[in-house]
Amino acid sequence: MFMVVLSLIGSVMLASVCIGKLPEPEVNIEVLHRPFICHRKSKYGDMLLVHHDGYFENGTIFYSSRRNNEQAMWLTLGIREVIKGWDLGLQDMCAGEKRKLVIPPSLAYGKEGKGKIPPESTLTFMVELMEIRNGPRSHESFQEMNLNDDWRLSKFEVKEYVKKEFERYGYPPNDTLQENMAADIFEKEDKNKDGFISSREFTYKHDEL
Ligand SMILES: [Ca+2]
Ligand SMILES: [Ca+2]
Repeated sequence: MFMVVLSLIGSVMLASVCIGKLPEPEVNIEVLHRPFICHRKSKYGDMLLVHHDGYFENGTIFYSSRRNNEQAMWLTLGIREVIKGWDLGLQDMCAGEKRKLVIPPSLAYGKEGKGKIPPESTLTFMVELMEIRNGPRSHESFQEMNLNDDWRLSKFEVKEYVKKEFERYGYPPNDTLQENMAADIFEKEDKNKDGFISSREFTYKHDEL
């Protein structure tokens, strides 16, 4: 009798586990190579330069940036510029690191598929991160632009930043153009029109991840 009760409890527990939430789909990440020197790791908002090869589950290759002799690709991490599996799988990576990502369909091209990718495809990517740069919307860029500690950008600060960018890229100074660019940035970014760009207005939101 005792055993029966025990096994009954067991099967009830098992049933409740099965009925419970389905596990969240995950990206399977395997680090194939990590460089000895790693100055910084990739995070949301960074710009990443990557080479990649893409494979179907049966091992057929469907894309290779190197074999196609193409340039490595720049992407901004965490803003769904690429498939969700990449946004998740390319975090905390060092420049020079190589990873194998196995991405379920729900984090890739899903039920519909896309182009060469059939519906419900699990995809494998061999990715090499070539370079990391601060994204235009990164926390670091904001701090660089914010000359005092008030956590918001004034028109003056934005204009100073535009001026510095001109110098950095070796363009001759052009006051009118710089003024217009700063005004354009404000037009787009000062969402609540209070005359300042707050850090919240400036940085990307990652709510969907
Ligand atoms: Ca400021
Ligand atoms: Ca504002």
